[in-house]
Amino acid sequence: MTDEIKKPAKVQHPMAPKGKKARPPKETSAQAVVSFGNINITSAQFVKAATSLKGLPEERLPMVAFLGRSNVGKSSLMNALMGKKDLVKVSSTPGKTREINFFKVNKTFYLVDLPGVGFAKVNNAKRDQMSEFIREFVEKCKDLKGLVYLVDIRHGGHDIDMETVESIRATGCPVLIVGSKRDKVNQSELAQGLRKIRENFDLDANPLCVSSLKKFGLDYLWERILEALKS
Ligand SMILES: Nc1nc2c(ncn2[C@@H]2O[C@H](COP(=O)(O)OP(=O)(O)OP(=O)(O)O)[C@@H](O)[C@H]2O)c(=O)[nH]1
Ligand SMILES: [Mg+2]
Repeated sequence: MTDEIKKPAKVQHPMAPKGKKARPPKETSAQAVVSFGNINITSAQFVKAATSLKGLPEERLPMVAFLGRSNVGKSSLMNALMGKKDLVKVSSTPGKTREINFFKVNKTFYLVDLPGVGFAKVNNAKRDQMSEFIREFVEKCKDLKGLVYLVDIRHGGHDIDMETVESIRATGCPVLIVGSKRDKVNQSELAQGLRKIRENFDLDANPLCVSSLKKFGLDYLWERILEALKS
């Protein structure tokens, strides 16, 4: 791992480091508008699930994707960000998300739920196929404006997290590292987790840490996502 590879391609970017059949669209009702800082979520709908680049949504819109190990809380975070309980499928069984799932928000952009990194219970062939697809998606999807990479704050990052982030940075896609499950740690564990993540991912500052359960850190994360979508 050279220093050159570790550095994100676009350091100035706002996000730089300082399965199954498609379900029918599920839309928010007018009463369900939720606000986070500068954004009001007026609509959020599942658009489609893709298992290859050919399966991307026809309507081209900017997108931000969520990645991280299985069970780290990607789908829960997306639900929390969209003010939803169950728009994105969540499960305590790792490996719940198997396809790339696209959710259209405010009819203007997509939030994208990616399958968990390094999930061991699917057979190796399937896993390799999926990680190949994720790599291809990150490399080739021109509308992908950034990637939120979740790391459990209690662990601070495993080898596979650092390897995955390194390979994403090498594609030039901006990555924002975010600690998840903030509610599971006390203050000293939080400080320790933040330090570990900062060191493991070569960050200039402590990462943002969120809790989907307690709705912590969501305003600030939305701010970063909106900045990325505008770039
Ligand atoms: N305490 C707590 N639990 C959480 C939080 N976020 C997610 N969880 C729990 O963690 C488990 C996994 O959450 P998911 O959102 O399905 O995780 P995922 O990363 O999408 O998992 P895969 O789809 O398997 O890759 C579920 O039991 C969630 O309820 C959080 O902020 N706090
Ligand atoms: Mg998931």
